[in-house]
Amino acid sequence: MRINVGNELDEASTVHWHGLSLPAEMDGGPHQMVEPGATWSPNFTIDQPAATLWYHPHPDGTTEHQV
Ligand SMILES: [Cu+2]
Repeated sequence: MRINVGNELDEASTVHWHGLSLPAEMDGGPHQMVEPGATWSPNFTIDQPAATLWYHPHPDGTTEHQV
């Protein structure tokens, strides 16, 4: 799977996933920032049972505001 995460905010952001079993560098998190106007394209193979999965912004210090 490849997901294109485009940051259309006027500030840097990042996302991370919940429930996915995936390589750490594909998980996002507070130190993997996506600058305004940039796109981050994690790609990985999903190899787990069907589940409810979600993602949310996770920038250090502004997670609450962006969520
Ligand atoms: Cu989270």
